[in-house]
Amino acid sequence: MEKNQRFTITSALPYTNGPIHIGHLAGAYLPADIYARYKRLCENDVAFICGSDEHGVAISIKAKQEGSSVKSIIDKYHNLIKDTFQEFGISFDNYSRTSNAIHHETSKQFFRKLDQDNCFEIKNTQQLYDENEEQFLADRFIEGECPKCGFEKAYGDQCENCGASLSPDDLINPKSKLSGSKPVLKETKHWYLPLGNYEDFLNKWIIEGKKGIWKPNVYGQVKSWIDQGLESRAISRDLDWGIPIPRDDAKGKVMYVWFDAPIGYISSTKEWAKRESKNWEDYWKKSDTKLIHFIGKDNIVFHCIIFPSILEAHGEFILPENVPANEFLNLEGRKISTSNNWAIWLHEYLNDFKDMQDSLRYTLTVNSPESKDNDFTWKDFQSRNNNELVAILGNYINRVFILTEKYFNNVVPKYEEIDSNQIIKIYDYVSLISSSLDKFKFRDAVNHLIDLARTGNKYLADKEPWKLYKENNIKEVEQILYISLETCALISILSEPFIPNSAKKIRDIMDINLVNWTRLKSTNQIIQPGHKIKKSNLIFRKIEDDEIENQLRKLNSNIKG
Ligand code: B3M
Ligand code: ZN
Repeated sequence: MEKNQRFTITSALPYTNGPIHIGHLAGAYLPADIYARYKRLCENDVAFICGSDEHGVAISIKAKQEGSSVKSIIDKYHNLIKDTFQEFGISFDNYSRTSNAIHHETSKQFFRKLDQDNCFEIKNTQQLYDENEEQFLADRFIEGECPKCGFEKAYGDQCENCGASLSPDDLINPKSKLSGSKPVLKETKHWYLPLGNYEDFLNKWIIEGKKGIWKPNVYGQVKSWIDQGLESRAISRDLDWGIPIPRDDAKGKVMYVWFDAPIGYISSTKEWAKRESKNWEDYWKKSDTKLIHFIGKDNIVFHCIIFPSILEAHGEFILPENVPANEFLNLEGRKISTSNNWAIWLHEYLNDFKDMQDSLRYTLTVNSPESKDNDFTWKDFQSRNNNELVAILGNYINRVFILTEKYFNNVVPKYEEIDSNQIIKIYDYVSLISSSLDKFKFRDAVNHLIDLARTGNKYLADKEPWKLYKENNIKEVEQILYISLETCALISILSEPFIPNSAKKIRDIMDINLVNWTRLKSTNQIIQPGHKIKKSNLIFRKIEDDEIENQLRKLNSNIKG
């Protein structure tokens, strides 16, 4: 449980071409939030950074589809996404957007530095061109079969199915997404990042330096890319939407969205540091800062190969300490698909399950796709909520509060001697949960939390204070209830990173404040005898069958619709 360490924690910048769904939350945002909250609770200096990714072809396509301007699309979805994150308690220190001037300036500074140092190759090449639309086709403007996995709808820059990074001319049977026509070849000039020049650097930094440290799913993917040989990647595009290339001979050309987007982490940090009177360079240039990128597996190549090569080329920046990418979350046994509306949209969940963000946070953590794809089903969501949050965690806490009201009128009882074994047992969970979180093992961490409630429940069941009370053995009852209240107080502190709203509800009933985990010692307890707690109410509610049936009906109607 390190403290006084500086962390820059980032979550992938979501594209503002639509709302966000449970797959986004499970992949790059919820684990990052749990980790950021945990590191703050251990008295570290944390900058938790994100923002909207507002360039790229996907947004231009969306604007075309909705018959509206790019500006109205990015404003609509930037605000919706920002509000959704807020509602789910994703505690960013700053949530910016890449259309901000500070990001344009920062990206242009980066480009100029690399350009002055001759890091780019400039090449005239034949690119795919749509004669009907009079438009070059890149990224999501072009679609075709992935040469690596055969996926029919691979994009010109990446295959979402296998994560392979592609160039448009890699695609088999390419087709224009604008007009559906077969593209022709036309000459154009672009700036390329010669990734091959960074192969030695990447081998030394990752293949040697991160072996056994980075998650196997991440390390393995990076190794296979490096082993296949790293081709030069175009970092400019013939588009009218994006950050103009700052060169006189680059009229009509903008930066490839994956060149500027990761720089968005830096510009968002600058924006935050200015507001908080901090020095942004501490978080991006100091060697004792730990930079952690939270992403989904389809973003590994950009965060482990391309962006680090750009940072290395620039020369003044730190490199990521870790990139604990998650695998994908599926839904009812099928891949989540925004185009087929096979998704659970977070803003719709908030409408349907009022004040139940924590039920989804809990379920997506206990089912986190940490090392392999995992599946979300509505039935499992209902049973996790009802059989774990309500029946184990909620029932335990409620039982202790009811007994405290019944026997001691809501006053924490005094005790003559304390069962120190039980106190040590419950405090063991502090290091169990901390060490799981330090290893990005969120499933284990949240399972330890539920286990703490099980341990408290067992202690009550074994001691049977209700019998002792009838036998007028008050001293025993006092000791048992004190330890049980201390267990509830500990749960209200240790559950903060996972289910912050519910943790706060428990602390409010107990009338205690959040304390840093660095202060949690079995030698000095959280609550004191004589302290008055408030009248309790239920922390969690059951989810009924008809609520789940409604969700399944809605989801299945999407696929037919
Ligand atoms: N905008 C989101 C995605 O690929 C992409 C992440 C950028 S992180 C710098 O889903
Ligand atoms: Zn593929």
